[in-house]
Amino acid sequence: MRRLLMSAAMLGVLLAAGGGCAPPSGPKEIRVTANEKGFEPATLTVEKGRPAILIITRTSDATCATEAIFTETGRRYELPLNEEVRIDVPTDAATTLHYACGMNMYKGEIVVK
Ligand SMILES: [Cu+2]
Repeated sequence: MRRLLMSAAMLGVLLAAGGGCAPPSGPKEIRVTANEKGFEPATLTVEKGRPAILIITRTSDATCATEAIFTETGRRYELPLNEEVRIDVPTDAATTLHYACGMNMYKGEIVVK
């Protein structure tokens, strides 16, 4: 019974989160698709000081963009096919963050300003 109640509560949270009206103070979500042309859109802009999450979804097996490596942080993220990969974007300083596939062939950038 307790487990059932927990599940109901969690479902409520999920439904509330899926309402599409995140509070203005919440992190800004920006989305990139890794498709047959590479990372699209290749350039995104976020507001300095507002937490941002980059969500990359790889939708194609036709390229080598199966991972994203961030130049500035050195962090590497696997991009499983058709799975959303959520990446915290540091927005404390005005800068441009770059990422690319493992061969530095397909590239994307996030402008913080
Ligand atoms: Cu590559």
